[in-house]
Amino acid sequence: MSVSFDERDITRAIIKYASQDLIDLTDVDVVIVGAGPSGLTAGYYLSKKGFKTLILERRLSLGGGIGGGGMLFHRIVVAKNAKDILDEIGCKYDIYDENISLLVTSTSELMIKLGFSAINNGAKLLFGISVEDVIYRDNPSRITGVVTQWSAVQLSGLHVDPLMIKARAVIDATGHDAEIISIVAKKIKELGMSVPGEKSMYASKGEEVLVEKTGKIIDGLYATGMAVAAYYNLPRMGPIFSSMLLSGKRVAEIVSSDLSK
Ligand code: 48H
Repeated sequence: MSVSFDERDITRAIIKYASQDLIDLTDVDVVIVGAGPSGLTAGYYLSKKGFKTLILERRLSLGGGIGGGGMLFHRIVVAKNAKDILDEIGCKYDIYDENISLLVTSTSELMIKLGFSAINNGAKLLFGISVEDVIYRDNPSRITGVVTQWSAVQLSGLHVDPLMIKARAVIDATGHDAEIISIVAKKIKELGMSVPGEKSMYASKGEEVLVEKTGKIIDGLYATGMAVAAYYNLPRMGPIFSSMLLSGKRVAEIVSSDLSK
């Protein structure tokens, strides 16, 4: 079969559809910053509930810290309390020991199934975009969107002004550095916020309190995953990912309830 296109058609097709997508995504229900385990899980549940959900990821790949496994070994563990989430997304696992509450899964399977599930429900995931600031309104104080830049521009060191996206809720799923909360704490001084960072390892406690503390930071801004640990100085837990999945599910429930008021 002969083909009829030239290089100009390739360019036009990409720019036309990408521009349409980007214009549509300037106003969404929820922006999730970071496509790690907590962000992808939040994206899965929010899009499942029908919210217009955009996940922005600075890298050109998804999964965040899942890919690194435990010290690069390609297996990670998930406590049994997050078994339902693994079942729901069709992620296979082994039972480590009947008397110990740990399931063992593989890094590639978890990251791909989480990403697949979120996208399959309608979440949009864009790579190579970094969130460098938030949009806020005062009186009453509220986060109303994010300020974005191509990651490649950030890496280049060039001064290029950003573009903005409006959102009814922004979720910081940026991991250990809690980047979005840190930006808010640094720039909106009247909020009197600070980000102390996570505490040293105490896996079972870290798993539990992180899910409990997951939720709203200020109006319009929420936290999930290790960003919660950084904001509340909670213990880290190492390569066990149940609290990341449960935190993503919990933040989705909280955001969903707030947006439905
Ligand atoms: C766009 C950004 C930006 C930005 C960062 O690190 P992650 O995997 O985050 P979590 O919280 O979902 O999962 C944490 C887990 O992977 C982990 O590290 C654990 C459990 N550690 C325990 C321990 O003891 O060490 O993913 C965050 C994602 C990454 O893909 C970043 O590239 C991305 O967010 N990101 N994307 N704009 N400003 N900042």
